[in-house]
Amino acid sequence: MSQALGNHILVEFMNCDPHIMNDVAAIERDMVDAAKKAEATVINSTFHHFSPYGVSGVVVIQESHLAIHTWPEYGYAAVDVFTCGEMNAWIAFDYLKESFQAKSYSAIEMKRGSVNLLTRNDFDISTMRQKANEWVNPGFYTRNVWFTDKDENQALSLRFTGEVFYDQQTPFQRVRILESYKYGKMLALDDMVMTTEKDEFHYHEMISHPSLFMHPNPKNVLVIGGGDGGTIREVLRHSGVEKVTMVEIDGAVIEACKEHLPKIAASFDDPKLTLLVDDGIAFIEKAESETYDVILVDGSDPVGPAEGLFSVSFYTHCYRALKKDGILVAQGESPKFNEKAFRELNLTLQSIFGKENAPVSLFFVPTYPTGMWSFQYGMKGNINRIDDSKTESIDAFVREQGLRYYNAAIHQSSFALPNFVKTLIQ
Ligand code: SPD
Repeated sequence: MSQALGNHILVEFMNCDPHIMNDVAAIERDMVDAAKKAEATVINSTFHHFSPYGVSGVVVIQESHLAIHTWPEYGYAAVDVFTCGEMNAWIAFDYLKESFQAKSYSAIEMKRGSVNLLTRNDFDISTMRQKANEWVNPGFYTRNVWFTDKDENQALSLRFTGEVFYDQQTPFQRVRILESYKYGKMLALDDMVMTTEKDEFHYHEMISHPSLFMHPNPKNVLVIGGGDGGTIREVLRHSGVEKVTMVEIDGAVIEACKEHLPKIAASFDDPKLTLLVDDGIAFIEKAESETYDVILVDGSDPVGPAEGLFSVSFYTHCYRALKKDGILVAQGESPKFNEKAFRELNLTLQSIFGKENAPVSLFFVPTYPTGMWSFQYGMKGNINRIDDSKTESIDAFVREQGLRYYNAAIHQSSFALPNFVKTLIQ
């Protein structure tokens, strides 16, 4: 066979997993790993996620390149691997076929740069080096990878650095810790943002402190979900709380956050905490009646493992497990992003706790779609929800603990709602 400078394989990967085809971080990792498996020397890589879907990218290797374009809606990837020297491109092909879970594929192989057709020049290589040194990167090219939390019509996107600190598919969900430019590291469950380093305090202060200040003497607290640890960290700031039980279904969330989000997962070693890696729904069904002063339901959105945390049966058991003055606070979704879930949860709580005893508290989380989010309450007893006499103690607590969201004025207006939200839950 005549000599050639390079070898090029053009590959069609078909019927691939569409989620992988839309996962820019996974594709970049797989392409770089494919190059390494084939014993190439990786120089650089750049990958881009397109909105709403699709990924393009290239891995530059000492031996030429690997490039990809994906169409997740067709489960299709167009890949080319160009090599020179001894590198075997088919090793990269085999690796990618497995990684993308391609059920069918085809490929053509071409020799590139046939030496019979080429004439070698003598050129002054020193001029080329000088030119290369003079060249200044105009900085046109920036990494542009976005994590998008969305439904069919709305989305919240965070530009992320491409760093993936943790990525595991557990029996319950896909658990990821990624790094965003604006909000630092973040925990994502499936494709939903759960919490980020820079705005986690909005959520965690607001799920815990209002109810703990509304209750006359909260001692025994149950947290369902909350695997990142932010909620128990806030609850344990209250010296009067004697016992906290936390029931999280997915141990991987706890482990990932302990390792990569230690400021959020800061209180797992507290002696007042009893940590159970278990199903919160099964737990509450078996819980003793009239046991807890406060129950905090720090669940995910009502899809996947958290779906049952929005059911009548679950909240009926929560009601039973609360003491007579007990307060329930549940992650209540958004009246803008998810009106249906927001409204249905409120109707559920009204039906169990009574119409007047199911108030809603709104707060802001920049990294959740629409930014407007809620906690929904169930008040079992006649709690004086907004007690002026607490103002000084709240202010002192806020100062001592260095809180950044909650304060006495927010406490006073805990249940103030815009008119459209009032209408939604009437
Ligand atoms: N769409 C986000 C819903 C919030 C779920 N819980 C967040 C966990 C923070 N501890």
